[in-house]
Amino acid sequence: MVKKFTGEIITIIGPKNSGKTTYLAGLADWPQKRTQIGKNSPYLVEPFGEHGQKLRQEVYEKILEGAYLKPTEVKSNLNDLPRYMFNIKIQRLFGEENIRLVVRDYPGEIYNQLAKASPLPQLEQEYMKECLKADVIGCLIVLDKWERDNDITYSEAMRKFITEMDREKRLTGSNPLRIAVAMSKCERGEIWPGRLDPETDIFSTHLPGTTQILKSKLKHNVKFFAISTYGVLKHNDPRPNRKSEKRKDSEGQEIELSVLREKHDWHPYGMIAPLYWLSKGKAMQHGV
Ligand SMILES: Nc1nc2c(ncn2[C@@H]2O[C@H](COP(=O)(O)OP(=O)(O)O)[C@@H](O)[C@H]2O)c(=O)[nH]1
Ligand SMILES: [Mg+2]
Repeated sequence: MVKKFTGEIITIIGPKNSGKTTYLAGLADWPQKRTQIGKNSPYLVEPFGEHGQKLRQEVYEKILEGAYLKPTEVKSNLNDLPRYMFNIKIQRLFGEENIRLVVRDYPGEIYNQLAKASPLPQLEQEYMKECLKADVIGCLIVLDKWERDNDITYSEAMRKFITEMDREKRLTGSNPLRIAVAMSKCERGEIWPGRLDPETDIFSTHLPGTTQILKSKLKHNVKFFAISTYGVLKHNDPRPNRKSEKRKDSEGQEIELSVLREKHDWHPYGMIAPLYWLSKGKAMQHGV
């Protein structure tokens, strides 16, 4: 009999186009396994189940071919949302650590409604309820805009999210939800140096209002991260490993889309640290 995969449940939310699905795809076919053959990578990420395998397939058919992933669709039945299961092994000097995760990838509309609509429409309300259920241990919030004028809408969305947490009794009390807030696409030259101390040099510096709300309400249950699924070309060559173009989205807004530039030099940055925090409740000591 096949043993049922069980793991800690986390959710991922964030604006449309912030890089959530690409991040999960990067985990599903952990590129460091391919590009560091012979070298000693301390991490091994394995996807399980149908959805994880499908996502891994997307890496071969799209990301490694320099093509775009499809946007994540809103489903009217929550059970139709994919559930990605990962087992992450971390090699330590003395022994090995394991993280087993079940990840729910929410479409960007959920976040967008949080930022805009009050009260939340019914479907979004249901998504929120599910995201905050008692058995969900944490939520990864992926944001991709660091320019100051985004601070107001991000603050508004975070304020609403915190209100929902409170309503579902996940803000304080015996079972608070852990939050990891990540700035994605951090290979961008303006914020790449800030990756070393993202709380100070990315969040507090560029998004002070958002950071202040999160810290004051969530206290020690929030941590800040910098991630880049595409990364930079080499350790000593910080050129972004992606090609970008501007396009209009379905609502006529200008967005930037990117594809991987050099598949043989694919080194994602900061992918495991937020998951480690959500799972273990403490910061990861070494590595990215
Ligand atoms: N520059 C850059 N772009 C990225 C990165 N990760 C994803 N993207 C791009 O961001 C866009 C949206 O990605 P997607 O994963 O679909 O976003 P989602 O809507 O949040 O799931 C796509 O064009 C991706 O190629 C990254 O690490 N760096
Ligand atoms: Mg998506």
